[in-house]
Amino acid sequence: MVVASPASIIGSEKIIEDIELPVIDVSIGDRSELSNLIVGACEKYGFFKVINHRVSNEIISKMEQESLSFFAKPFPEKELAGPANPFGYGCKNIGFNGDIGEVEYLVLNSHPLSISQRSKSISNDPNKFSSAVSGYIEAVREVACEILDLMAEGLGVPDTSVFSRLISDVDSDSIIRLNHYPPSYSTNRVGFGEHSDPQILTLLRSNDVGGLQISLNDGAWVPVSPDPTGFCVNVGDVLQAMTNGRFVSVRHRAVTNSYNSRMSMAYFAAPPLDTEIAALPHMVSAARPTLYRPFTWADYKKAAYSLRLGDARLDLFRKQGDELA
Ligand SMILES: O=C(O)CCC(=O)C(=O)O
Repeated sequence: MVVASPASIIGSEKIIEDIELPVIDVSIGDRSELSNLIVGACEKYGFFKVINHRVSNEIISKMEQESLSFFAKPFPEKELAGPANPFGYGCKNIGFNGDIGEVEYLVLNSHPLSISQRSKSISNDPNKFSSAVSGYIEAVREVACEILDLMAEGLGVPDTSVFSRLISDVDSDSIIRLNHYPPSYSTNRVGFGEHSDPQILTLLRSNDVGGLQISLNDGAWVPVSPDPTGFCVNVGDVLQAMTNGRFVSVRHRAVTNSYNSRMSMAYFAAPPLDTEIAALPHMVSAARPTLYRPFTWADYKKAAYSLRLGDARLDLFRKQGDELA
């Protein structure tokens, strides 16, 4: 049995406040400028903020309202959503290997049928819940597909829907996770510990309370200023593998504060389980040999779930020595 260690206090790592993280206005008409900006951000940080996207305020506020109503319920009622195993409600324990944080959360499979079935144990008005969540997922998936197409264009990949096809597939294994961080008795406790997202791409939106931080290569942390009108976009491990390490999957975490509740909603765009993940031929050359052994998304999930949140999970598939030749 793995015993959970108590949620820790963020230590003495370097925090850099004055870096301007990329903010990309996706409404600008020039596709090639847009795709270059996106590629630059994914190479440098694996992270950017998107503004002027096409997800309406109405869709966002319906989703936010449903999340607020769920988290406002008494604990025993939230538990009716079932343990997060992997879908359902969780509190403080994250994953299966002893990670812990000052957070409660609800994880859902993104399929409309699954959402409508689960909504019965989540909401007093299941139809309203289910339509708000499915509407939100459909809208963010469209934005994610558009971003993925722009990435492929910017990378010069001939098949520009090579990434987006994986997440628009009916069998896509995408999920949504709603996180609620109640105000903590002290600031800077770990809300959601350091990790990279295993999937292809994450679109995360929060209310106007800060807490998200991203890690730079040298281990310093950069706080991300909250913007409820935009989305934070994280490159996930699968995209790092498909781009042969050209894009970096960003390590990030969420910290608590003592003054206000924070709520975030993360859409994790993933391929179907049996998809084989390998570097795109366009990303491999004699000077840049394939970095990772091919794996299926099912293999990767299994490996990721067997490790701690902060482990470098993609390293399990990294080629070593002779394999690199
Ligand atoms: O709440 C946040 O800002 C980060 C949450 C997160 O990283 C996750 O749900 O995987």
